[in-house]
Amino acid sequence: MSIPTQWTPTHGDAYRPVPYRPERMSAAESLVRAAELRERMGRRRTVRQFSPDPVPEQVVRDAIACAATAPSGAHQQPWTFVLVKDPGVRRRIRAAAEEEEQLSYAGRLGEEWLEALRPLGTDEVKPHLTDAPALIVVFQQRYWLGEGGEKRKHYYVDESVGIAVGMLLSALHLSGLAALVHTPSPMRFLSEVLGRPVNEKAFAVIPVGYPAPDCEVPDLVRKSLGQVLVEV
Ligand code: IYR
Repeated sequence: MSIPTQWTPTHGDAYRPVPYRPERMSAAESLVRAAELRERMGRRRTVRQFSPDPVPEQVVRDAIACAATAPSGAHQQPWTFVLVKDPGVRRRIRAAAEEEEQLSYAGRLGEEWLEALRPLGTDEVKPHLTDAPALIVVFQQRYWLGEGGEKRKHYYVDESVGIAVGMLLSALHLSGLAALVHTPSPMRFLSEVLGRPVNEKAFAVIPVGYPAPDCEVPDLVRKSLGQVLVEV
């Protein structure tokens, strides 16, 4: 059987199962891998101060390819990842994001939200948008848009793209890169700056790079397993 290299829409196709027989990992090996992964993932931190050092671009592309293996509603894969390397485009994104954030921090967020953010030390100044050598702007495809303008509904778009972004953050971290999920609000300017089609809506801006030598992070404590896991 030849393996197609390009996805094409499968809408309305018949169910055509193929065998899936991954080799089973021994319980002993699973335990070792799971403990290792838990430890490595526990060392991930959201970074807001980036070194301008370039990152190996293929690492970022591979991480995006990992993200694009995410499960999605009806396997519609409703995501687009825009990798912004051009410093001029990053400057435009920063200027537009900071304009919105100034309004947000000056009161649009409201007192309760600002209090929730206080321990994180965030503000309206977003140097990471220009300091980090790469930005990944993730778009949700709210619906499918054919070349002739036909539209089809996409299902569970928020869930699907959220899962893909989680996988992207894991892949970047496990590949040695730092990242930040930035959600400027409103985000419509991203579609304009990046020339995205009408069926796409910006979901997050993810600066990627290495932490600056003087990088600091808030002294956060994560919930313990006992606080997040209920076994019945
Ligand atoms: N979008 C703003 C505010 C902000 C909101 C949340 I929720 C955060 O976890 C962090 C920041 C900003 O990027 O500063």
